[in-house]
Amino acid sequence: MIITCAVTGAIHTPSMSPHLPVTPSEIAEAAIGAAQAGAAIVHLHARQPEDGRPSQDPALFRRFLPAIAEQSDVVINITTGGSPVQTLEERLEPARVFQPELASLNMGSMNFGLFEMLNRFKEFQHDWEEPYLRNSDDLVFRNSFRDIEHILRSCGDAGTRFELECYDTSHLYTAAYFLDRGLLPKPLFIQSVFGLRGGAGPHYEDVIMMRRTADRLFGHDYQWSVLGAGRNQMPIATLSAAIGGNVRVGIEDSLWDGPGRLARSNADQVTRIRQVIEALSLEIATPAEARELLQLKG
Ligand code: KMH
Ligand code: ZN
Repeated sequence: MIITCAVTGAIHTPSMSPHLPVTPSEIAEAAIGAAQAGAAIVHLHARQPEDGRPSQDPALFRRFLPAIAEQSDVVINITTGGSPVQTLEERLEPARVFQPELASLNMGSMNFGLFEMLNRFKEFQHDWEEPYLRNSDDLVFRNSFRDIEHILRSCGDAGTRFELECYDTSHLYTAAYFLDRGLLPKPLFIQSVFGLRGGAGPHYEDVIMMRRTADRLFGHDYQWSVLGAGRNQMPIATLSAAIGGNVRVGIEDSLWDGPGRLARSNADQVTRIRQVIEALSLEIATPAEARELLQLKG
């Protein structure tokens, strides 16, 4: 089973947790720690070191990518989702510059509700945080067919493969459309996302429905992974493990390591799901095994 760890993302803000990696050295340390704990893939965003604001500036990625590659053989996965308030060209730039083995690719436009975060976390250290969360109720995370094709053509030629972020079954059909057009290489890597407001819910029937639809559309030509947002992270990952799927954890997806208990590191969450996987008598994939399963360029 492939464990992906998404170390910082663009949803959470620094005031929500002192353990959210923000600076390049914090992001590098978090990624290396996750790899040591058992993650085969790290999914990476960058943030401005001064205030933690999500940024797709390649210069920031350049400050942590070499350290991660030097100190681990983990598969690097660079986001092209960035944050819903960034332009497509901004979002795409780091994957275009660094041509990683994997990049994320969001398979449809959607509402992306961050507003409940505002209710839970009221004191903010930085000016950008509150408007960022408040405005999300009016925000569409845009990923049109043309946007998706643009990302595919810009990164695919360099041999980058994609973590296909699918927030609902409709996004699987969009993946099938691009597969039919010959724009997506097999095997696909489907990352099914549950529990975000605007996407599929976190009920186990949502998970099963996603899996069955993907099986029907892609047969044996895909690897399936799941992520649950917030408190749904471990239940959804455990369900996936039990039915033969891969898992994604990390502080991008959840701040928590138990009820009301903040995860102190990304490695904490990797360790927790690793224990679940091993308790089920399953084995975690090494980075080399993940490269083989996903047929990455290495
Ligand atoms: N934030 C996640 C729900 C991306 O970076 O492309 C999905 C994600 C998107 O990781
Ligand atoms: Zn991400």
